[in-house]
Amino acid sequence: MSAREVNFDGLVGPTHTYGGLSLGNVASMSSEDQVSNPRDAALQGIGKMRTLLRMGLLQGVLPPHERPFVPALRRFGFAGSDGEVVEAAAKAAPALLRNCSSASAMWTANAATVSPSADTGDGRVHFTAANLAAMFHRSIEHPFTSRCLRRIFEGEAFSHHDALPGGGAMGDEGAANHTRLSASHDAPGLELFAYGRSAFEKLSGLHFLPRQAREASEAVARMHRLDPERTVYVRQSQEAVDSGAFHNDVVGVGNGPVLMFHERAYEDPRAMEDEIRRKSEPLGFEPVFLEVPADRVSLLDAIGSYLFNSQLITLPGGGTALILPTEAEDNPRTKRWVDAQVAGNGPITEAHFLDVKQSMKNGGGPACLRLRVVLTDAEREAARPGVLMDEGKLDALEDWVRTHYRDRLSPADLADPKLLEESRAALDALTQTLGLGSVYDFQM
Ligand code: SUG
Repeated sequence: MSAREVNFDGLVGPTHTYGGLSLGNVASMSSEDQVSNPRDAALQGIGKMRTLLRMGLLQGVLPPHERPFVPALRRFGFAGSDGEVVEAAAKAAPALLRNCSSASAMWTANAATVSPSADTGDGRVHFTAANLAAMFHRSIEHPFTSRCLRRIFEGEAFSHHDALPGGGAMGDEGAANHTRLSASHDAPGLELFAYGRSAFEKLSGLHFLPRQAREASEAVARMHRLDPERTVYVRQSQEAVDSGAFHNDVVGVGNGPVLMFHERAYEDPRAMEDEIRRKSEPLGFEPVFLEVPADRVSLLDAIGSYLFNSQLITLPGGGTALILPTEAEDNPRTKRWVDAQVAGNGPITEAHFLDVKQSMKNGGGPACLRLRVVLTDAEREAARPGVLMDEGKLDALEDWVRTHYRDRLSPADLADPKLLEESRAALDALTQTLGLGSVYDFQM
């Protein structure tokens, strides 16, 4: 049984804006109110998919969510036609409209946690949509995420779980705080869950609050029927969270046997390494720890450049590539570190710097933009084929973006009811291209 990793990238939606919505996400906070370019954002994302496809990787897409999300605005008491709802919300509750218009579902690393069939007790691929409870604008994503995942991965081979209840601090941020270590993608793996706190801990006086609750990670592992002997929980360091590591994938990334992380990413990295070593032994692989020392790359440099928010990928012909944002090339310290890795005898054999600046300005690097789903050949054949990309489909998506997307958008423009119409026209056309059928609320 051969299994391969498919990266499902989120297509950037037509309402991509800089809303300054995410406290604790330094890039989002500092881009607030700037003018965005949804067209460039979407094209940059498609460009990244093309690069990976050409490297021989399997590439999928997940569609944008319907935004502004009128059903949510109605729940807050706005009434009338859909256009009237948007206009009334823009006048009476502009911040609410901003939140209900965010294209944040593009960061599909936060869509769900996925466990491949080689890891689960019942041999099915398990998906749990993330509740994203820590940020209002993201907490409204999971119902549609669940609907989409169920539509794409339908049948006996797949098991879907609704997002966890999300009151208080019971946050679950999905795959951004989860990674899998294994000998290869088709071998059974060790699943590593990073969390920032207990949901029931009384935290105060912190600069930024962690988003992921340990209880949420444990629940996901339980629902996915993971073997506790092949599961590791690790606490993020509060220093990293306070510096802007709102998700662990800002300071760590894993693939195959390799775990690359910043020296200050975790509260107790030595205990984590010991546990991973002990638990990987029966699985027949030796973990490779690539710890980046703070005296070579500071936490601030790591978070500012998104060095760790890169995709670490197994190349079909052998070797491991790092797909980084150009910001990590522009920073001399991170660039030097990457160059040294490629030149040395370590696991990283290639590095590619890609322009995803539109997403980066909201705190989303290459790794945020993709959800990794390891699928056997049979599971891949059972998935809806329209969402699996080839060059022709990427061309069609580019044409679609050029037809439907604006090249300038400020948060104030969200009040324009024409934007709602444009977005719906775009998404309606997209469901046909991707063969998804009617999936959006406005189509039902
Ligand atoms: O949840 N930014 C996202 C970025 C998510 C990045 N994902 C990973 N690290 N996996 C967030 O903070 C900003 C939206 C705005 O400000 O308009 C935003 O939602």
